[in-house]
Amino acid sequence: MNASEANFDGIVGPTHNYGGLSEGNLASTRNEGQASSPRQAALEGFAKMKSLADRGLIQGVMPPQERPFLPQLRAMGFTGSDSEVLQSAAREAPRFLKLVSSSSHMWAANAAMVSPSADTADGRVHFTPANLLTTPHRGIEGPQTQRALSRIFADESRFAVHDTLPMQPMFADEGAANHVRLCEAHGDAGVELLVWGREGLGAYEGRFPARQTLESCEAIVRRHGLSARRTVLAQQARQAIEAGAFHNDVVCVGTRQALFYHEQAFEQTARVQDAVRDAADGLFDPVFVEVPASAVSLNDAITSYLFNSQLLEIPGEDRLVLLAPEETRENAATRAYCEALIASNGPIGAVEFADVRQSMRNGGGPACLRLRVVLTDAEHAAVLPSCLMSDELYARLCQWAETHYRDRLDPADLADPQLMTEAHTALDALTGILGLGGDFYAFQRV
Ligand code: SUG
Repeated sequence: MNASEANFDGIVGPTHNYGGLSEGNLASTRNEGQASSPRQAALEGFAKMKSLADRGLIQGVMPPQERPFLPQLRAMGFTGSDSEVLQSAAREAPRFLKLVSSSSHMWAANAAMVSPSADTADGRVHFTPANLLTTPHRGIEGPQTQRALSRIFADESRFAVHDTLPMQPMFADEGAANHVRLCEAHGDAGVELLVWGREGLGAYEGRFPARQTLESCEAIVRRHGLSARRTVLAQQARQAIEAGAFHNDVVCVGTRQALFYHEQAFEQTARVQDAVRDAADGLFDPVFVEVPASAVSLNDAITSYLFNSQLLEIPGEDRLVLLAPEETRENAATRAYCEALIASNGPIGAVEFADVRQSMRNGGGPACLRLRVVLTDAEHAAVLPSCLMSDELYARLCQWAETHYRDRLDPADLADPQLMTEAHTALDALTGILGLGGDFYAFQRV
C-alpha cells in the first residue's frame, strides 16, 4: 500500500517564553529569563512547514494549547475572575504562573507515540498522547493533545487515539522523541524502536532526570498491537542523558532503512544494532550511520543539535536530506562532519539548515517541532483537511500571528491580564482557521 511520512508541526503559542523549566535540557536552563519573540518563533515555524510543503511533503499543523492554563491555577486554589486568578498567582506563586504559561506544546515530537497502520494488529494508526509527567509544565499537555489528535484524526475506523498512560512515575512517557521507525517502504511493516532511560520500578539517581521508562514503552507496544518480533526496546545511554540528551532525538534520528545516531546514544550499541537487524530480518537491511565521538563529541552534538534534524525523503532527491538547525552549521565540528557525510556514499545525500532559533533557545530543534505520522493515501484523505498546510493556510497563519502575537515578551509580562486576553482572542480565531470547532479550548467552553 502506498504510504508517506507526514509531518505535523506544533504551532508556537502566544506566550512562548524562556522559563528555565526543564532540568537536564541545557538550552532551557541557560536561557532562563531572556526576552522571547512569540511572533518570530511562530513565523520561523510556519516558514519551515511551508518549505517542506512546497517540496512535495505532506505537512500538517498541531494547534497550540491554551496558556496561561487557568484551570490548573484554579485547581491549585486560586479563585475569582480570570484576571484575579492570574494576578494572585503572579503575586503568591510566580513559579506556578510560569509553569502554566509555557508554550512547550509546540514541540510536537513529544505530543504522542505514533504507530503506522502497517505495524499494528488492527490495521489502524495508533496514537498514545504523551503524559510528559517528568516536568510539571509539560505534565498538563496530555488531555488537550488527545483532544487535538481526536479532531485531526477523527475517523475511528482508521485512527485510534488512546488516553495518555497513567500519570504515575512508573509510566513516564515523552512521546515520539523516544521513538524511531525503520522500514523498506513506509507502507510496509516496519521495525519500531522505542528508547527508554530508566526502569520504572527501580530507583534512578542521576545528574538529570531520565524521562522515559521501560514500562511505558512496553505498555505502548501492547496498546498499539505491535509485533514483539518487529519491536526493539533500547536503553538510552546514561552518559547521553547526563550530557544533556533529555530525549533520544537529541542524539538519534532515523527513517526508512537509515538510523543516524551518535556513538554514545545507546547503552550497548552493538546489541541495539543486532536487535534492529534481527527485527528487520526478512523485511529490509538496516543501514547504520554511527557518528564517532572522535568526529563529533557528545557535547558538540548537544549544543549544535546535529541529530535533532529531520531526515527527509524529498521528491526528486535520490538520497535522504538532513534538515538540521542553523546551529549545526555554526559549530565547526558538526559543519565538518556534515561535509564529510554528504561526500560519503551513505544514505544521506544533502544537509540543509533551518532557522528555528527561538525554539532552539528552549532546546527544541527542527525534529522536536514535528510529529511524524505515516499515512496511506486513504488515511491522508481522512485527515481534517483544514489542518494540512497549503499556500492559503500559510498566508492566513502568518497574518494571524502578525495580528495577534507580540514581538517581544519579557518574563514579567506573563502576569499581564492583557496577554491572557490576547492569547484567548488569538486561539479563538485559530479554531476558526483550522476548523477545530468553537469548543476546542477550555476558555471557549465556559
Ligand atoms: O521538554 N523545552 C522542551 C524541549 C522539547 C524538545 N523536544 C524534543 N527533544 N523532541 C522540553 O524540555 C523548555 C521550556 C522553558 O524552559 O521555558 C522546554 O519545555
